[in-house]
Amino acid sequence: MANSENHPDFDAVVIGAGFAGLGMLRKLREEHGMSVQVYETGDGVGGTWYWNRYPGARCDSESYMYCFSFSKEMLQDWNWSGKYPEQPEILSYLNHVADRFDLRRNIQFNTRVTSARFLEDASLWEVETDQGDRVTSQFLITGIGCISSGNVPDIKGLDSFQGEQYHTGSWPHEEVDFAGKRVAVIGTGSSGIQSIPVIAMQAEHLTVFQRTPQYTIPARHGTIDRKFLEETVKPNYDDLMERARWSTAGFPMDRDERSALEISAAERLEIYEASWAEGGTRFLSTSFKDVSTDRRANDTMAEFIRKKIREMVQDPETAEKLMPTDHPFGSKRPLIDTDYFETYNRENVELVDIRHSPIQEITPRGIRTDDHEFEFDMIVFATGFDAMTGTFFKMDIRGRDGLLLKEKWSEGPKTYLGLQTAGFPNMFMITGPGSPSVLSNMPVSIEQHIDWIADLLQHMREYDIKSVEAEADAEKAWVVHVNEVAEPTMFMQANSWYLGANIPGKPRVFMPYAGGVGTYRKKCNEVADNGYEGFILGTGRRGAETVKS
Ligand code: NA7
Repeated sequence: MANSENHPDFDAVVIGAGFAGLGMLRKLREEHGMSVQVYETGDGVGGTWYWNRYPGARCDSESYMYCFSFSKEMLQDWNWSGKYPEQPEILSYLNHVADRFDLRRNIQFNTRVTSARFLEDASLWEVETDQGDRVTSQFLITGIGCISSGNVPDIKGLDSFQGEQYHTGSWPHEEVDFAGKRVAVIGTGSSGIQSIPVIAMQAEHLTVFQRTPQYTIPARHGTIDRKFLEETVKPNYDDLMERARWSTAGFPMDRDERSALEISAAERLEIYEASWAEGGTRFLSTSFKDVSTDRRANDTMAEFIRKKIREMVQDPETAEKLMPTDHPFGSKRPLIDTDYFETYNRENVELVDIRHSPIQEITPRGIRTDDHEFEFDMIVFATGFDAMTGTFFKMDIRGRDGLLLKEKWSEGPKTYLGLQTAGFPNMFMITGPGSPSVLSNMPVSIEQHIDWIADLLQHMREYDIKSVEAEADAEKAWVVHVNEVAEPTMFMQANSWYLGANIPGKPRVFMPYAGGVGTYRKKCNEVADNGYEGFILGTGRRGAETVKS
């Protein structure tokens, strides 16, 4: 409980100890001298990278850019080993950050926040956990990740299966043994396409249940290019990070500013072949400017990938099943892989197209589709997450007048800048819905929010402002803007988790901000420069005068 009215236990309670929570804790404690309490469900730091331990799990951002930029020393000291960072190494990195900045002393592990209630009279948050904690803080900051609430589909007979079953997003800490087993993987999103080739190499037999065929680009993963790291990256880190901050997706890479349609087919093919050979995120990040907005431009790239799939997959019938034709390239989360399509050339791998023969039920021995019954020793659910809002809804978060966040967002998330939601004063979301978040290299977006929030908190201290809350009108306008920006893009032409389409009954609303990291940063900076335009800055007392700086 609060020590006394308006004297909370902490300046800020932060939920989550992944990139966002760790960075926020360090910033507020080290640079602003604030008292911070972090609550974390896991028994260690890492967030997404603590839970997603499935075989083949790694990040699609190149490792040299998948890190914090606040410490120049750490940028120089830390050495990634792979071109893309693998889960164990990202976890080591985040543990290193926690140790290096002595962060653990303010983190309570094995603790889930169950509720957070805004106490209007005191202008404080009261936070409760499953461990019996009940504390107050002036600020509540969520660092809960965007894709942390695992989605196991509600398939008939789910609990009847007698073999082993796992979800990629809550993978056991102990090694899972696939040897000699008949394994099913349901789902071909990022987690599926990363784990399928690895499981195929170990299992006796692997059956993949695919609902939507995917475009995926070879990652060309390998050990990191040391020369590139030492000669190009490390001496230029400041520039690279600054370019990333003002880029479209949080990478220091330039898009081709031409239209895919303004050059000859031969020249286009040459460019696609070169980026395919280079592989990875660059294939999309450096592509023509209109691939994400013009279906005809997009088709040139999509057709190029389909041709590659036909070349890689030996069995024409399997190749046809793997062919993505119902959505544009990049409309669902872009994927990069290692030997994904080639895996279907293995004798122990089979592909089941459940769009044409849907899963009817899970049986004690396996899976029954419309036209076949399969037997398995293990089922792996790579079926994704209740993204962006699911984790918020697991907590009982109540703002003014007891307003429940889940109710306020029942028709889709409503935020101002993805940072705050009206009716919930002094609550901030790091990479909340309505910000670029999942459409970007996450550490870049996370750090931008951390810095912006910390600046606002500092401003409040200087002017003795006790509460800050998004104005309802500013929020309305931002929601309209987020939709307007998404409307002309390819994102609206697929059933994706960006739109909540993977969760039955979830409102179909495009949740992240598609205007780009740099444009978004500029907007946030302008809001701050204009005296936090669109926010109500107040003394914290109901009906009291608001303060404008
Ligand atoms: P995703 O990308 O949401 O992929 C989930 C996959 O599971 C996808 O292929 C889905 O098909 C499939 N799925 C979901 N529900 C079902 C049901 N009910 N039946 C059959 N198949 C289903 O999750 P990931 O874990 O792979 O990746 C999440 C993010 O983590 C990723 O985008 C990166 O940002 C990192 P669908 O395509 O919906 O038809």
